Amino acid sequence: MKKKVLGIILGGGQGSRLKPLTSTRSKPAVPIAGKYRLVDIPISNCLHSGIDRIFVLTQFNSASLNKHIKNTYSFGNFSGAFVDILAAEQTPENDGWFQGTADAVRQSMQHFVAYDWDYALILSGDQLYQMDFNKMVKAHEKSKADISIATLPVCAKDATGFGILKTNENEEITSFIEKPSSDQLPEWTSDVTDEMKSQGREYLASMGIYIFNRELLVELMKDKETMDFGGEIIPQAIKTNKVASYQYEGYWTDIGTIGSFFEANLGLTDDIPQFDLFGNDTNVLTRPRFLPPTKISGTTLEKTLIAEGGIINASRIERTIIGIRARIGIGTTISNCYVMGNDKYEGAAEIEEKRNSNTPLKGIGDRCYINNCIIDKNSSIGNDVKINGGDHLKDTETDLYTVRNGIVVIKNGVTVPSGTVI
Ligand code: ADQ
Ligand code: ADP
Repeated sequence: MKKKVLGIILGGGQGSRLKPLTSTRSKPAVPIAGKYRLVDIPISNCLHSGIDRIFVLTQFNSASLNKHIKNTYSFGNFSGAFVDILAAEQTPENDGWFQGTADAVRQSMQHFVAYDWDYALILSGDQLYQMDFNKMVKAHEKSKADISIATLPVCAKDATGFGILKTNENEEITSFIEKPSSDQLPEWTSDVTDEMKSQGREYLASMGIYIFNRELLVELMKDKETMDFGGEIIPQAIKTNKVASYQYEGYWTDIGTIGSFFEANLGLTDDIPQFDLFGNDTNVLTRPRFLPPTKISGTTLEKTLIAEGGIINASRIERTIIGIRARIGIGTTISNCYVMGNDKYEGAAEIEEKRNSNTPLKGIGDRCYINNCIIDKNSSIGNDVKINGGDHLKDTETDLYTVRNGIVVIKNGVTVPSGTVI
């Protein structure tokens, strides 16, 4: 009999590490790669693996997330497939938000048990990777484990940000520590392949991708004290249950901070990116938008991805992602940026009115210079604006922008007056 898998995507806590991108929208709705949203990555991986019953757990439900899921993932009436959002809700037993990843699953358990499944596949919502979960499910069955965790060798610099584990010769996890300090690290090296060793990747990290057998998950979720998978459930479970490691060596990266989100996006502009947007069978699924082709004039383009619906008159764009409906004026130079684009075009009357009152139009004006920057959606950047992000800038927060790790993030919907220098 074919075993049944239920997909559960942890859509995000408060999303504080991705602020200001998550100030007005929930984390799964953050736009990525010019035309997708973060949640499209785990959902696409599930659907390509034949897992078509999926819950997205989120701390708060935004208009943009709802609209996106509703308009994107519709299946035939009789297919039984669905992608549903479960937001933290107040009930007589719970007075508020999910307290952690395990608490999010616990509070939603009543919705899960209503369905027929053998395994729960629990995924993070803020990672960029392409993985065939069928292979992991097969390995899980073969090992007869109660829980399987996808793992990846990482180097010492990254190891302190992850759950680190050790396995025996049967790939069974024998010890686990959530986010060890650097002085604890020497005890946590593992035997890895020569290739991994040569890259200094000697620590086996949990990718935060778990398969749980149904009965065990139901049982574990009865304990109301455990709030997190990495911090509590997994370290406890290895003492009492068989927990297997499913080692993965493909491309996988965290996109939960401004720095990692920025690097993962710009990495897509490489000659041969580690994440392949152009696969026939592994493409990222998203909402069909019926936008016009992008019109480009007078622009030299280097290593740039441009989504649909744009009107671009810049003089040069380099190592940049330009999102949907972007408008960029004459003489502007953009490098190392993620410009998210717009949700709507401005009409002729609106443009006329703005021109008469010297108000910047949506998009980026003329003769601007913009480097090392994320420009959130629906913002209006005037003419002759100079934004030069980099390590020389300290972390700051203003009404118009935030600086994190030298990256300037222009906030959603703001107007940056002509002549501004950042
Ligand atoms: P972290 O990613 O640091 O480590 P966590 O902050 O718990 O762990 O987030 C896991 C996922 O759950 C993220 O996608 C996050 O957005 C989401 N999430 C967090 N709180 C949530 C909530 N209250 N409701 C809904 N979703 C929520 C984890 C593991 C480590 C492992 C790394 C790999 O704990 O052991 O190494 O993932 O990235
Ligand atoms: P996000 O950037 O996450 O989409 P927004 O709050 O800007 O967040 O948009 C929420 C939703 O509302 C989006 O899906 C977008 O399509 C729609 N939307 C935003 N602005 C407008 C607008 N001016 N007119 C019509 N729809 C809009």
